Amino acid sequence: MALDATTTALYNDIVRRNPAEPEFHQAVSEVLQSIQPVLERQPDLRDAGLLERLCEPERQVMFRVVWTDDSGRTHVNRGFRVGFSSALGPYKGGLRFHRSVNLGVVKFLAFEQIFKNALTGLGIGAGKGGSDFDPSGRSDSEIMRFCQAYMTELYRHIGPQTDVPAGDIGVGSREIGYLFGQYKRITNRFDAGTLTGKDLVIGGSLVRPEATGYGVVYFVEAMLAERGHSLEDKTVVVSGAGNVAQHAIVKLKEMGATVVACSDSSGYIHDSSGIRPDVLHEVKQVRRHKLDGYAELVPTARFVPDKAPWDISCDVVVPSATQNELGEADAVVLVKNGLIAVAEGANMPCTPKAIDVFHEAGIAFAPGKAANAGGVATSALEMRQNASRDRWTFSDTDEILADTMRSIHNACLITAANYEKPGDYVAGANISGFLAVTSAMNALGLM
Ligand code: NDP
Ligand code: 2IT
Repeated sequence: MALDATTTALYNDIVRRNPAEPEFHQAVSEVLQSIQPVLERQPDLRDAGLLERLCEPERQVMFRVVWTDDSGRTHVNRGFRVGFSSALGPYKGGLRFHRSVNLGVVKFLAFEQIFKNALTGLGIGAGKGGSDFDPSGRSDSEIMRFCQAYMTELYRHIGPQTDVPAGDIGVGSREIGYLFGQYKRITNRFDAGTLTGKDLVIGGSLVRPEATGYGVVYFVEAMLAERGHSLEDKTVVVSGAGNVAQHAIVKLKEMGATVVACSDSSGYIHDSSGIRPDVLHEVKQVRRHKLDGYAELVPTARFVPDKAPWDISCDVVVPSATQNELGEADAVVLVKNGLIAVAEGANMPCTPKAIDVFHEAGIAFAPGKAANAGGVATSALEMRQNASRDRWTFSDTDEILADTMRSIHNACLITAANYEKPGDYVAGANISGFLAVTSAMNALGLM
């Protein structure tokens, strides 16, 4: 949808004031387009600089991280933490360790998190952070030293009521453990609710490791049911082979689908008899290898180097690696091959033009801020358990996760229909999140 003149001026100003941050511009542009019908109906939502405030982070921290590798060489990396919005609760969102991380990437992720976290209804604000540190090939002790150096600065900006980081690309429970250990040592407090995604033995929650992947699949289930389909006997292509992808594959299989491909930064594996989650776990999690290692263990699997898996015929795709990994040409091929649904496990993996192709072809398309919200929702459940010093069972927690995903699904559809965009999950997610966060901003007064 085209922007009206006032919103165009606002967007141009955001681009001017945040130069060289294309991912941030992309995320803002999509939300501004989606909320046009809301602004037409409620012009007062432009008052008091509400939109300008919504698009300007409350706080941005950048810092030097110095660490030594196993041979004694010194490395200098850059650390980031952006607190974008605390209108609905403490800043909440993951940390990403990847060489591509820069301020614009962190801002796009933190901006997306505003709407995602609002959709969960669990009283969490939005933040994101990370570093351009590249963890690939690093030893366990190098990872630990890096995490300790990173937390030595970050600790002063976070806390259970202030900002609660978790994992993202390159940050799993091992890294969260080292980060929490350093936080605990510096602050002299076992404040478990300062970080989520912790291992169970230091106050983590059951289901948090599985939550994003399982949550996406619960969302797909609801989306397919809406169209009279189920996951039974569906063919699925997943991208990525990390936390989100691995657990999505487990749940998809459990629901009767066959996942025929997944990928990592080295290429993809294809096996029409279905990817085996146990082997994937062994290769990626235990051995920390690339996917050619999978094909060495499973003779029916074919490893295709340096390519994404979008040319494989399937009913459903779950892109779960990184931003802008699925473009317009990929979308055209997928549609031609009989695709019926897409759910974004990653944040913003489909380009705007790919999303247009899906919408024009009538494909059910779920944006990441709705479909992958199960991870942060379960982080909020971990915060609850930490605050009450309680521990919930797997099945109780999983049930809350499944309910949360169904209610996000329904909220998207109801909101989309209210604004004459039936079946448009992008409009539904952006508008629902926008209405929730702006109501809170108005209640809090000008800040
Ligand atoms: P992981 O680090 O566990 O896995 C990331 C996977 O994506 C790896 O297989 C990695 O390949 C691949 N990958 C990463 N960057 C690239 C790239 N530039 N090109 C190709 N492949 C790439 O991260 P997660 O599974 O946690 O995160 C995946 C996505 O899901 C991200 O977009 C993240 O923001 C999003 N997300 C994560 C949540 C969570 O709870 N963890 C919650 C919600 C969203 P390799 O193994 O070769 O490095
Ligand atoms: O993108 C995301 O929602 C995450 N990386 C998870 C954030 C969290 O705080 O659990």
